Amino acid sequence: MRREHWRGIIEAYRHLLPIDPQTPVITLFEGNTPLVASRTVGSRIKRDVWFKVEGANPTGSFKDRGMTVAVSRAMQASSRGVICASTGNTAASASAYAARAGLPCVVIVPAGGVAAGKLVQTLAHGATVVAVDGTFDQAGALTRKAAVQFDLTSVNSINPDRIHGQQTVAWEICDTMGEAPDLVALPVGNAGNITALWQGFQAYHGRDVIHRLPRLIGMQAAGAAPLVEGRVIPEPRTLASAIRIGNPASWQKAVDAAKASGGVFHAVDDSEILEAQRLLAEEEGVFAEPASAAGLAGVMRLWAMNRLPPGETVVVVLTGHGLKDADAWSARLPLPARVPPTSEAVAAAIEQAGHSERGR
Ligand code: AN7
Repeated sequence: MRREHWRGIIEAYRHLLPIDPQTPVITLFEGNTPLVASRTVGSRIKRDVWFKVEGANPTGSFKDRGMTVAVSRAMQASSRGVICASTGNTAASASAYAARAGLPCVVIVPAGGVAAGKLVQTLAHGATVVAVDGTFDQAGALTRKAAVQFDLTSVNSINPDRIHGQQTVAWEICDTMGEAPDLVALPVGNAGNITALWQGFQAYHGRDVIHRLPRLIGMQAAGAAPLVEGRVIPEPRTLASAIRIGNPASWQKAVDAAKASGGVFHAVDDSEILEAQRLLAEEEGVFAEPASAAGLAGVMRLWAMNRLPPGETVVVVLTGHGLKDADAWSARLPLPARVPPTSEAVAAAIEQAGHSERGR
């Protein structure tokens, strides 16, 4: 029997998106990502914890949800091409959807500030990559200028179509759970995602699909935490390159979302981010990139600070796949020792790691 297959977020949520019958749908069947119950973290902190695995999107990050809408609408408007500034995931997504549409794509990135996997994706999809000696925030300002100069459509999250599509992560969470969770934790960089989540939950609330609104908790890396410190960070620092952003484009909207929802922003150290990434990979079976793990790191910190009310349902949005930034992980791991190709040597290596042979 042929099963009806998932046709992407535009077909699933067409009635809630700025899409009309004439819009050419540029899709890679993004969305419908797993909502996975925690195996160990939840019982450790005695809360009902779920992971929304956005790394399962076609290009490996949550950006695909907004990109399918932005690129479809750019096509409808007969755009000459798209352009974005990026710490990597927006670039990978924009270049893939532009390739799918047959549109040219330009991305401006901070030189040395993009994880290798993301840069490879972007180049593989044929985008023009400009690496500027500067920060993401500088790349953003240069992108806005180049967009006008070259008559290209900006597909950064200041483009409202990106936010429209990005709301679908909130809708999927509610559709799967049957109600909004109590708390949603996510990493915050340029602040498009938190803006979109809040918009999405509010839209569902307004339509009586859900009957309560979650608190949104935005996590930033300690060296790149403008929303926590309330000031622009000129030279943001963190190993989580995806959220190495010092002056978020959607600053005010993010502040409004956190406040209106009763949530807050928190900063987590790189060491907490790496520990959360390890927990996710080793104990939950989910490989998320460092920026994504910041959401969980923040939940663990809130719990340790006694600021996580008991009995709550917590959804942690894991925004990107761990393979995108293999270096962040492999730098911490010794490569396996090489052994001779004999069964004795293999057995010795397995035993050395703590496994015992049958019957012993
Ligand atoms: C994995 O790709 O800004 O707060 O240029 O890649 O909506 O910006 C990426 C951001 C979280 C932060 N997690 O989301 C870009 C870019 C991952 C990310 C964020 C990003 P926003």
